[in-house]
Amino acid sequence: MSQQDHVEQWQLRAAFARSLSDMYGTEVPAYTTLLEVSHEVNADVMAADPDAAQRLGSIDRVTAERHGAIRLGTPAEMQQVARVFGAIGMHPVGFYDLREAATSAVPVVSTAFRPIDADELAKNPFRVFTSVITPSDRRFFSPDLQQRLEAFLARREIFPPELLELADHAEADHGLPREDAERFLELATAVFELSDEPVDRAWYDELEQVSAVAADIGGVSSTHINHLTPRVLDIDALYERMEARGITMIDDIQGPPRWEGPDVLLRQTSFRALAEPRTFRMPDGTITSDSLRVRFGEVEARGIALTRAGRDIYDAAIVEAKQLYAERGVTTAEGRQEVLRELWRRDFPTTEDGLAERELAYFTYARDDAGQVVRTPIVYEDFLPASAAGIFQSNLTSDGSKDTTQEATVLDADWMAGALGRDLHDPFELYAAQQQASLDALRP
Ligand code: OOG
Ligand code: NI
Repeated sequence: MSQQDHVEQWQLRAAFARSLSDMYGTEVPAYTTLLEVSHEVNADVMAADPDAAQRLGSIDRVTAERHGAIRLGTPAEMQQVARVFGAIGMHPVGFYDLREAATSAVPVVSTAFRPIDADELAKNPFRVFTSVITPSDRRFFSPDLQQRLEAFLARREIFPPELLELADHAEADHGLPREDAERFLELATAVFELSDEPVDRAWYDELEQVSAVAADIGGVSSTHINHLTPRVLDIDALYERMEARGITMIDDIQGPPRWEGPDVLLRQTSFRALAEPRTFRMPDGTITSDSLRVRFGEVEARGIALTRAGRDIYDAAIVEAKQLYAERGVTTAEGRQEVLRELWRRDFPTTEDGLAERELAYFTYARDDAGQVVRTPIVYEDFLPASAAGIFQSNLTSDGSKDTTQEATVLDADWMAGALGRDLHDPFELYAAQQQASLDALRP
């Protein structure tokens, strides 16, 4: 087979990201606006200072960069999606417990599928935040509802066998022949389209009483991409321009504040889920039209990956900020940014040198042509539980109900690895290994 007839995994991944983006743009027009504004903002930041703009990745990477989010129903579906993502070089990294992080009822635990090698990330960093519902958690589901929900989920087929077979070939052969690649992309994209099958109104409403997320996952017999997030170089500028275009954004930019020091981790914001027309099957068998708000738009700015020590400072600052909002009666987004800035100035160094000296962030090291060692920050490739909870929450139509007198079911990283039937990578270990490999390569 000639080179041209073999589509490599990274090419499949890039093509899949594009294909999802095209599909989502036709389904959710506000997403297209978000892409346009992101491109404008990135072009402006590039024009102002190309070196600074590309400190955390080439403009080509940043422009192509997206993350998606999907929500699934069972460990079996998680195993199947792991095969589909494995086909395109995306591996499960990290464990997120949104049940704990959210104040409203978000009965899911999550991981993120993404490339794990630096060169694969550079070729295309597509990642998908992937959640699975937790029917065994008594804070949300009674034994009776658990039983009916699991029975409903066991009956549905989300991933067609032909897709899974192609996925296994792609993973084993590190790619696919061109024709198979096209079929794979077509089938994989279709899995994540919004289905027009009528929704069982009574069942959906029963689950929505518990949690809007539960209804979105278990109330229908398919899944869908629920947002696709471009990366921007100036998220504050993006926020203002979206509002100027008449698109209402959620109140806050989640994560670290805008400040004069280095950007770390991840800043995110979103526009609210839009009412989309859907058909429903009513208890008397009639079909009616109504709408659901399940898909939204999100945008993000990425910063430097923090070490565990840096992350501890971050996590403590986020908790302290919440206390300060309450103590000081802060109720505006700008007020919250002020509080965060105050904490950042107290706790974080204002330069990359400072971050490196205190070992708060990860960097790679290489010699330049003159033999000087040059330090480059490692981009944060993962997610933040508190931000994810904020993103989930700001898009729920109702808080649902959570019975906090009940014991939580223990579902942790080991449980997730077992559900996936694959290794679950630890993000800190991946960044540390990348930093160490670059240091090792410096030695003569
Ligand atoms: C996932 C929300 C989390 C992020 O960027 O933090 C997320 C969801 O709504 O299913 O995508
Ligand atoms: Ni997201």
